[in-house]
Amino acid sequence: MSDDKSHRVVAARMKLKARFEAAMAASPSVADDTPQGTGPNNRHGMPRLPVGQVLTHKWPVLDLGIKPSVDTTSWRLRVDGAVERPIELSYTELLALPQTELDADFHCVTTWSRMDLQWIGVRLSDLIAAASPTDAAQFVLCHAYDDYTTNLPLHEALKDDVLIAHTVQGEPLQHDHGGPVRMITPQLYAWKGAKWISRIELLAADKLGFWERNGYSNTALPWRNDRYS
Ligand SMILES: Nc1nc2c(c(=O)[nH]1)N[C@H]1C(S)=C(S)[C@@H](COP(=O)(O)O)O[C@H]1N2
Ligand SMILES: [Mo]
Repeated sequence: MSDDKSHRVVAARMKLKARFEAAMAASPSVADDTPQGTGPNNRHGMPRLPVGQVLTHKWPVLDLGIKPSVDTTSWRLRVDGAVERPIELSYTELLALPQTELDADFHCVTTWSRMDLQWIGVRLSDLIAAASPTDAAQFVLCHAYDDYTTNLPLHEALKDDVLIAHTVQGEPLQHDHGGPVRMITPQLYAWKGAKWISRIELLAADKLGFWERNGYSNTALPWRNDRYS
């Protein structure tokens, strides 16, 4: 993760962070004063767009610019760390598990939101349950084939709409968007969902992922405008 392209991406993102912080300092009331936190996503008459987000009808590709060469044949997912039974899954084994269809919105911290993506995947909670987390397990660190990492608390990882997804809009997930398999976290900013996911590591103590180490919020709640730390 130390090539020039990654450094340019980080520099550009840090400029956006500085701009956001200046705007918040100039006008604190821009921040959501009725936070909806990690509650139900934007359904049932709640506002469709979190504060500070702009609607996009396209679906931008955002990553560090390292496109790993993983495909459906070589892809594996491990669930390990603070678990009693580490597991490893192939693409075929993932497709053989119970599948969930989900209509979910996608909020990127760089301020675009793409509504109503139709996903199919396996609930992360099912995979974590299959591995039998120990009592000590409280956090999750996700690893990806491009060496990206991102962390979240176990209680967020266990939410029903957190999927290990292989299909979107009726098609196999394109490589640019993290195919063959990525994670999605509809109730958190999208950087918490690792594209090209390779490993779910359960941990007793929190360990920061890539953007979390680079100044992004550890909690990442779109409905609280909770972007940076
Ligand atoms: N492996 C990996 N996953 C990643 C990233 C990345 O650089 N590498 N970028 C994150 C960010 S910042 C966002 S907004 C979403 C973008 O997903 P998309 O490219 O499908 O829109 O993926 C997230 N997951
Ligand atoms: Mo993002």
